[in-house]
Amino acid sequence: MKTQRLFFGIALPESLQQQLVRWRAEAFPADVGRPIAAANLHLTLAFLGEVSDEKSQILQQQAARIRQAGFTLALDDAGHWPRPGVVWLGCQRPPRGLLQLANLLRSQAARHGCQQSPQPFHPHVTLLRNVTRSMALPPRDFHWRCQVDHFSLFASVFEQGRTRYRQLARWSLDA
Ligand code: 2AM
Repeated sequence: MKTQRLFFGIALPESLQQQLVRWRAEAFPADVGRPIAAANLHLTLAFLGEVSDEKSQILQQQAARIRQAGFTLALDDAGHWPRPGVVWLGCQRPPRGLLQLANLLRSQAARHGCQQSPQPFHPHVTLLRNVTRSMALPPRDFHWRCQVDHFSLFASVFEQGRTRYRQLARWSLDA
């Protein structure tokens, strides 16, 4: 049976991806961790894992029925999780619409056997991986914002030694 590694997420606008990469280059020494490529900077709403085409179709039909308003994403927080070795950007106060959307997608995924992390959902954009030693974070003197008017289903594709996220489908949020 053919499966793909899938997740629902929010793609960041390209201009914001570029700003984040420029800030990261100034804020972190070059030898800290593995930087995520600009085009891969995103916010995961619900991780699905390896999913068959049949299950993917069902989850896409359910995603298409979601009616929810868009929201503003403010990236004004940062942190380091030493165990997974992740440096991330997030929101001091995640918008209610973001939490509602993620909760809905996560519960739909769980109902179809895609096991969800028992940890509470903590919306974040992973900036660096493999950062396992403790480190001082740069001052939180940033406040990036973007309007979120759609969400997407992505396949995580590993080819030629690199991971890239291919958008399979996208759905609009209400204006
Ligand atoms: P991360 O950035 O916090 O590592 C594609 O791999 C996306 O799915 C990434 O954003 C990653 O989150 C998330 N992801 C990968 N494996 C996961 C897992 N087992 N549980 C939850 N999210 C996961």
